[in-house]
Amino acid sequence: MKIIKRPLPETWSSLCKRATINENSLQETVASILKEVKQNKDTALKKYTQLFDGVALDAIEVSEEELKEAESLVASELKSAIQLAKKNIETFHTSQKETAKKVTTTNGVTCWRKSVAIEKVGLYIPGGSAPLFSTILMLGIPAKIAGCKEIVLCTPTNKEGKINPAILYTASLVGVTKIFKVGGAQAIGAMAYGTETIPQVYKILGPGNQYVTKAKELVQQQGVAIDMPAGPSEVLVIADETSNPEFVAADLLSQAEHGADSQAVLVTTSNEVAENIVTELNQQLDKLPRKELAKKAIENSFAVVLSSKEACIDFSNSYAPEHLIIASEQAYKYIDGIINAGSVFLGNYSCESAGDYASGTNHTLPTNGYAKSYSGVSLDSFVKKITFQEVTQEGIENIGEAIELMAEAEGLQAHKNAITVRLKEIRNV
Ligand code: HSO
Ligand code: ZN
Repeated sequence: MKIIKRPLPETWSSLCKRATINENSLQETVASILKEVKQNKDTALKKYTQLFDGVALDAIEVSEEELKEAESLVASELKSAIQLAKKNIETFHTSQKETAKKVTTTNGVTCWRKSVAIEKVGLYIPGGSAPLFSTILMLGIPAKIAGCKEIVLCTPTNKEGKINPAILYTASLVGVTKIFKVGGAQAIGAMAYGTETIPQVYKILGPGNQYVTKAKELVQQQGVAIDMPAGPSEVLVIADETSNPEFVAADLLSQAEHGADSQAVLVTTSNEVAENIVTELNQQLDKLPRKELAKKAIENSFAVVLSSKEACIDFSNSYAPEHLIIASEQAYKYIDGIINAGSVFLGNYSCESAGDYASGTNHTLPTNGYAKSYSGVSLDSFVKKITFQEVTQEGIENIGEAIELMAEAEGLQAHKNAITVRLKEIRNV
């Protein structure tokens, strides 16, 4: 990992830029897959599954027997671990419930806002080298707490047409209503438009490769909501003399092993801290089973040494990391300075893995600098907030004339009349 000492502030924005993917023909390819799924529905899904995944699907939906078999294949220790994580994620997300609060803005005028579940949501779980069943907890649990009626899940199968048992077990545990063996852009199209087998949903959430991400972007333009724009996963660690180099190196690598395009950034005020952590990182890296991926990610990553704690926080805010770890015994001192981050881990024992799996916070978070303006997935991601108002006779008397004047000034006579007819009735004229 390269160490950049005291970079000038004018170089920060280029350091904070994420690698851009070469879009080339991505847009066209994905648009044509979506178009075909819209037209030919299940037939198109089977065609693309054969073409891209090399699997001839008989049935698109996972059967009860497959779910039962999966349940028997997951070790009981893993089931208990998943249940422990589920409990913490449930506790934290249940605490995000809001009760409608009625507010009197003027006598006779009452307003309130109520959270109502999105009826149908679609969850996407990528295939690839790591079966991310933990992401099902992160998406399925808040969907269930919110009260979504239809929660469908799409995930690609392996070459034998099978889905990892832990994915199936977790999906049934959290109450996913239907599971489909479809991946890629075609899965996003299926959930956006509906097919003979896959129900149409109103919002699609979950990570995926560049085809999935592009498909989500395109269906969003057609009116289907999505969670957030997605990019490769990333972590930024601010470490000081009170950090533990072994811990910090492990945290940087836990991010790096996600994929060659992941990024791990170390920020510190001390050359010595940076050097110790990089030495430790190189030792740990060599022993990792996914070292080839992690090595590539580390080549894309860097450490920066800055002049002060304030500069470290400023740099982190410019980078706007998906995950921010403050590896310091004084982590609390940094909190007020944090403006842009997806999820923050405070102190030497709060590792990203805790939040990835089981502390209770959500791991579906904004990447690629989107933490400047987006939040991670939460209970809010599965509800709409509907506003209500009740205006009584007294209320119309109190605000009616102001509305009449404003409507008149906007040249909207019918708007004004809606008030005038009521005021006349009230005044008996
Ligand atoms: N760090 C990933 C989530 C994950 N890690 C799942 C392990 N499994 C994105 O926040
Ligand atoms: Zn992770």
